[in-house]
Amino acid sequence: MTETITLYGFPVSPHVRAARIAFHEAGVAIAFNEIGLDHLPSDAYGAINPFRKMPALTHGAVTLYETPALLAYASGLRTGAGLEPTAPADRARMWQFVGVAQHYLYPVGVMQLYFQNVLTGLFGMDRNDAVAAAAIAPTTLHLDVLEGALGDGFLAGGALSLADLYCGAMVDYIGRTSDGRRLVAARPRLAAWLESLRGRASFTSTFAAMLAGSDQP
Ligand SMILES: N[C@@H](CCC(=O)N[C@@H](CS)C(=O)NCC(=O)O)C(=O)O
Repeated sequence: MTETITLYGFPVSPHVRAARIAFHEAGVAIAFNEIGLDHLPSDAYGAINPFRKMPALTHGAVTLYETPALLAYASGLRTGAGLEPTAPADRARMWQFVGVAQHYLYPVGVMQLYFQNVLTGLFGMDRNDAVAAAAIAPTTLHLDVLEGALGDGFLAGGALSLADLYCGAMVDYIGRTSDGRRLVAARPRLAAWLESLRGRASFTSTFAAMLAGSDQP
């Protein structure tokens, strides 16, 4: 297919960033169509994603939404080895951690811990201390699980996969809060994994410019 792959989203969104990271790692060029939350209710966007979440993607006749689908598309378009393990148990473990990113790391570590501690300040909103404090215990468990899974340095199949990229996009934000940084530093495998991911061009090139300098001390 020669048509342009267009990815729609707001660069701060970790789901959007994870999709951009996956296409970068796949070596597949995309056009990034930056949209704000105000674009989601439009008819034009509803025709691409009826659930009105970001990211979404168009590629000729192909329209996709839901981040795991976009990650799988990036991996499938990669020339050479994909970003997915081949052994059944390893592939299953990769999808398991894609689910962990979606259902645990994002709603708690990002939308509670990071949102309250960092994004409220950036967007001029009131910080809810109780929500931020309540996120610490579940985030501790989530990071313990990742630490336990990182025995060989990767979450699945002993090599970089979609699981590392998606969970990495979430843990990167978690580690930009004071509490998150402390929790990551106390887990050596997790700390090394995050440092390595943060050093990749896919991560550095997709870090939203508006977040520069907003990390908690
Ligand atoms: N299940 C969706 C979740 C995506 C999602 O929650 N995106 C957020 C941005 S990080 C969003 O669109 N929020 C806007 C809203 O909820 O109105 C996916 O996998 O893509």
